[in-house]
Order: sequence, then C-alpha cells, then structure tokens
Amino acid sequence: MARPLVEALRRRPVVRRPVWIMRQAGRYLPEYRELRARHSFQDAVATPAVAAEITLQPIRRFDMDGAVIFADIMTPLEAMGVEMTFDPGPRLRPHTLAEVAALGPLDVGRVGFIAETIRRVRSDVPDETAVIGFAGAPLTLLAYLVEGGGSKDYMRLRGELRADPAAARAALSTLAAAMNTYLAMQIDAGADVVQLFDSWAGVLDRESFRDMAMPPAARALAGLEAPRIYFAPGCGHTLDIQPAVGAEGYGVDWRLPLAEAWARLGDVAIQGNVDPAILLADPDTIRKAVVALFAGSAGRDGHIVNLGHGIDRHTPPENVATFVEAVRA
Ligand code: 1CP
Repeated sequence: MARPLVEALRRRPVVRRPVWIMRQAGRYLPEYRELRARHSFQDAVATPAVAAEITLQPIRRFDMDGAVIFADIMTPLEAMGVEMTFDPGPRLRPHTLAEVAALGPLDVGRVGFIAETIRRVRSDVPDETAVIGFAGAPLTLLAYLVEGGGSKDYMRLRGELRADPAAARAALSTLAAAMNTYLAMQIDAGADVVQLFDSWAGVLDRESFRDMAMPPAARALAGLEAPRIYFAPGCGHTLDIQPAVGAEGYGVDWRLPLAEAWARLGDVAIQGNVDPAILLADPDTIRKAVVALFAGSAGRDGHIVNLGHGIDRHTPPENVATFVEAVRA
C-alpha cells in the first residue's frame, strides 16, 4: 500500500501530508524516561524488544507517518571497534585521521540487533506508516571521532581537515563505505526510507562543504533501494549545491522560510522546517506555525512536515499532539 512518507519523497500526490519529528523517540516522553530508568542507553539500543518499544511509543501516542528506529548515529562505530559511553551524548577517545581510515569494514553481523529491531517495528506499525532507518553522515561521524564527543565549534576537526586533506579524505571514505553497508542492511531488514544526518557539516564554509561533506555523503547513499533523505542543519549557505549528494529529499532547518529553502534546493522533496522552539509555546502559536508552513509549500508535491531539528527534551507531549492534529486538519 502507498505510504504517504514514501509517496512524498517520490514527489507524488499524497492522501495526507506526512508528518514525523526528529528525535520523536526520546526524553520528552515520560514513558521513555520510565524505560530508561531500567536500561542504559546502549543496552536499550542493543535489545530489540526495548528499542522497538521505544520506537513505537510516539507512534502510539501521535500516529506519526514515520517510525524512526531507536539507535544512535554512533551505534555502527561501536560495531567497528570504537569504544564509547553516552552522557547524554557520545564520549570517546579522540581519534587521529589515520586511525579512522584504518577502522575495519562494518561487519553487519555485529549490528544484527538493528535489523531485528527494524523487523519488529515493521511488523507492529500500521501498514501506512513508513519505517525510517538512518546513519550519521561521514563528516559528522568524523567530527565525533576527532573531537572525542560533541563540541561548540568543531575547531579540532576543522584544523585537521585544513592540515591534511588527503588523510581526511581517506578517513571519510572508510566511514562512507561502512555507512553505505549499514544503510543497505537496514533497507534489507525492512526500512522503507533512510535518512543521513549531517548534523555538524554546517560548521564548514561552502567550498569545504562541497569538498569534504558532500562526496562521502553521496557515497554513503549510493545505490540504495529506498528513498533517501539528506539532512544538514545550519546549511542555508549550501542548499543550492546539496542535491549533488543524490538523495530524493532534503531536510532543512528553521532559519529560512520553507519556500525560500525550496527555491534554493530546486526540484527535490523537502522535509521540515518548524522551529523546535514553537513546540514550547501555546496551542495557538503552534497552529499558526503549521498554517504558515503549508502556505510556504503551496501547490507543490513532495513536502514532509517535520521540525527544523530534533525536538527539545522540555517539550510538553500535548504540544506534539496539537502539532500533528494541526497538520492533519
Ligand atoms: O536517554 C538519553 O539520555 C539518550 C539521549 C539520546 C537519544 C534519545 C542520544 C544520545 N541519542 C538518542 C537517539 C537518537 N539519536 C535517534 C533515534 C531516536 C529518534 O530520532 O527519535 C537518532 C536519529 C539520533 C541521531 C543523533 N545522535 C544525531 C543526529 C540528529 C541531530 O540531532 O542532529 C546526533 C548529532 C547524535 C549524537 C547524540 N547522541 C545522543 C545525544 C544527546 C547526541 C547529541 C548531543 C551531543 O553531540 O553531545
């Protein structure tokens, strides 16, 4: 049967405009916090019954059009031998570019729990709900590996890219090959759509983005047999060149109006772009933001409603309900 999220990515007319929210499975939900009190983040991800349950929590509450698998962009790197903890974001030993380039290929047997979670979710969600697999884009994964965790401005990463572009390309190419294998495995297991998160590529200038973020992202997405979304927040300055990564759809943040972002991207599907802060406001403000969003996509097929970045952990769940109801109305 036709899944609205898949149809929108193909830029076909939809029976209802699809909506889901990045980070919809997570800390703003009391039922998530309750489960996390009994399982560490990594145990929850590696236990398909728990990960599938967390994936389904927002679907049961809000009937989203997409169910994003509960895992982290760093999960496949653990299977490649990179040790880390979560507090709440990833913490690891800073790696050199040469160490990253030398990481082994991804052994899909070591991420079999992800395939099992996908199979469980696919069999439990309504037929019209799309299962969304995902991976981190090579540049963003390299950012965490080089810095040893999240960072304000990714200075160390940017310094390494400038100092040794050839070594950086080798590291990015190892990560691109591994993520391509990882995404193909998720599609084999039943993911209907995949998203590549390039969360920190926006720290790069336009030429570095074209040179260092886009080619490995294109390799990570190449040849996959499901519609693909590429999401690089903070990248208004690169929207016009992004379609060369070869995805069907592009996520955009809230910094530009949807119509302006779409004009820069051209003839592709678009996902976004409500400011997550809107969901901290009152119901009327939320409804008005949805009306404004729809006005910005007037007459074009290929819009997936989402926020411009992940949902804030302080968001009241009833505001998410108001948002989804406004989209459906
Ligand atoms: O319970 C907890 O304390 C763990 C918090 C948490 C959660 C719920 C982390 C640690 N990761 C996740 C799940 C997660 N991460 C999902 C699946 C659930 C869903 O989307 O509903 C996804 C798709 C991600 C992706 C992810 N992880 C991104 C890309 C999206 C984005 O926000 O740009 C990034 C950058 C990460 C790194 C990460 N992992 C966790 C945190 C808190 C962070 C970001 C903060 C940091 O860099 O320190």
